[in-house]
Amino acid sequence: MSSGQARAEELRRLLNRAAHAYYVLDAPEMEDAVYDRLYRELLELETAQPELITSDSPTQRVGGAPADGFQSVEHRIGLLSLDNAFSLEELEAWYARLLKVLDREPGTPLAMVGELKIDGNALALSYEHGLLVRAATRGDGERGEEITANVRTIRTVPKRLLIQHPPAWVEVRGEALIPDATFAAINAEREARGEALFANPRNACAGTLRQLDPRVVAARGLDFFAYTLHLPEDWQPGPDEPPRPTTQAEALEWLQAAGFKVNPNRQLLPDLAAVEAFFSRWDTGRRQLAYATDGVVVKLNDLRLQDTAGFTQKAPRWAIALKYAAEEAPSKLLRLACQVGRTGAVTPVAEFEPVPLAGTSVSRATLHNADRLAELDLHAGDTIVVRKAGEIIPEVVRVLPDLRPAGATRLELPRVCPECGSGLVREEGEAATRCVNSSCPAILRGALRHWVSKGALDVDGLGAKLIEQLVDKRHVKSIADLYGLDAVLLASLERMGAKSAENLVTALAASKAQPWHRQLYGLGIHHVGEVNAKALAKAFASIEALESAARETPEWITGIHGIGMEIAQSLQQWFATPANQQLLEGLKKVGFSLAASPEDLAAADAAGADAAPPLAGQTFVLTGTLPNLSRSQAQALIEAAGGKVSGSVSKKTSYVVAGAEAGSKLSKAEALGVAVLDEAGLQELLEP
Ligand code: 0OX
Repeated sequence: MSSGQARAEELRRLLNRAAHAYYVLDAPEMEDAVYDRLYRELLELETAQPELITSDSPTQRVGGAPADGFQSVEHRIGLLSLDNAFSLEELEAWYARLLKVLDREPGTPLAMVGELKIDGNALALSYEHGLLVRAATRGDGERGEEITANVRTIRTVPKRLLIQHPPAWVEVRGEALIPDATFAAINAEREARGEALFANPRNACAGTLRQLDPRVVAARGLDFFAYTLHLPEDWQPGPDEPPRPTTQAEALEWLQAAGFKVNPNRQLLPDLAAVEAFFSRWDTGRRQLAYATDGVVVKLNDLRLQDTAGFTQKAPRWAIALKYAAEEAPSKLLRLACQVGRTGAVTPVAEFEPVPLAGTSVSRATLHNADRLAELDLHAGDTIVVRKAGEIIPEVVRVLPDLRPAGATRLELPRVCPECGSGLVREEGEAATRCVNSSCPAILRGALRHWVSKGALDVDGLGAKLIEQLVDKRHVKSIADLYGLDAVLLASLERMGAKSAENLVTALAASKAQPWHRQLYGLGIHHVGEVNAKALAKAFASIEALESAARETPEWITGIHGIGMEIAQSLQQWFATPANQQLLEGLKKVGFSLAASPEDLAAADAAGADAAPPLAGQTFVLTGTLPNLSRSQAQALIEAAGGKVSGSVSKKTSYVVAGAEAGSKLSKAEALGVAVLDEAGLQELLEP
């Protein structure tokens, strides 16, 4: 068997199983983006090697099989599917093909209508003499399930058309949906009752439409947007009635006049440039909508031209769905890498074949820690599902074990530090596995990056690449060594000129005058972020004062508002470590005071003791597992900075802090438009 043949077979098996789970069992087991991508891979394989096409290939049919429980009905007019374009190039190719079928010159502008692509469930509604007589799911496009009783409960589906002299029959197509906030409420209720949660609003909507009891449907708050109208060919409206539509824009007006809800965010688009502008405008605009959309649908406006353009095997040539960049996609794992941070914490990182996600190409994603790695049960060569939503750092959400190569080895964290070879340690109750060798080059690089960062000593011109060279070439073995670097040596390094070397020496010298709280924060003591460093620096005027309190009177430390035992212990441990004592000595030798200067004291006085803490008045909700902080640690940090932590999300919530496996609180936050942060985002807030 050729490798193409084997892959095609594997893809067919997976896609068919996913479609069965989705359509027949009502229990989706694959994300849509994953399905789409695998489907396209199969389509590409089959296009390149048509001999691979088999009759059971999912590319050879439209939609899914009707399920049991509802009557199967034949649609009066088949429901078409839509071709997708995943880039502007694909949109342009579609338009070029369209012009060709219509026998127009390349580049001819044609009027189109742009609609939002609602991510719901397509329905076919049949009206006879103005009355709703039947509603059906899309099914396989030719036959669907008859769900009239359920659809009658949707308030935005008219049971009688608002047309005085309606035609003998009217067929309407549109999208049923559950708004995000309703979805969040449904899932919250299901969670409280211990029932399985719906994966997303569309699945919740599909599940609801197939409820056998219409009373359940009525309680679920479904909505409906109409977008396609079919009328008998010979029908003409009576006087004072809207004219028979000749364009898609008029068809939408007609539907609205007949009592349907038509999505208001539609637009007449005179040419392809207008289509592209419409698409990008809604890429951001859609986040403010109360319901999910996954692209825009572009339709040729003139209904007669639509007729001329006709259909391919399963979709109209006159319409295309231009999809927004997926936030989740599968990829093939290439390597398990490990990153050692400045605290020595080892983070497993998946490196995989690049995939486009939320508008960027992604090839690395965090696996958080050893527990998460074990939970995912990652094996060499696995196909993984990666997520990146907007600003959120990419992460591996799951593995597709069905695609695992035979005999693949299970992946684990190494036992020794990949940077220095010393044994890794995991303390009880800690999520992180750490390298505890204080001279590990990775820890040193991290410590240096932190020392020169904005909130700490804020040294310009000392980026990660330069730090790497300085550590690798052993010019710098501790933070203090930075202050012995001369311009000649710096200028000899890669990508450094004489001028930037001199500037850096000046910037380093100037950094010695940074205030005491910045110096303290720069030391990178576990749990001493900017907020805590400020509080500690205010209470203890020098490193000596802080050290003696940490060793002898920790109650003086815990007595500071917002500073708890965890921080006191962390300080105690830090001072007890010989390498840290050497660091302090070294810093003093090069001229750091590690104490409040008279200006610091004056500034602290001027700021006043009653200045509001940074998170005062803000409410946080924590959900999921954060990579480094436990829930109580996160709560302590928020409270230390004057914020409040609450257990449930409401409109008043300022931020939801979400980690791995975040549940309904995250969906509710998204539904209510509450800002969502990851752990790094929280740390940033804590460090103004
Ligand atoms: C939507 C949507 C879906 C139907 C067959 C040809 C064009 N999900 O919002 N489909 C269509 O139109 C297709 N329009 C829409 N707005």
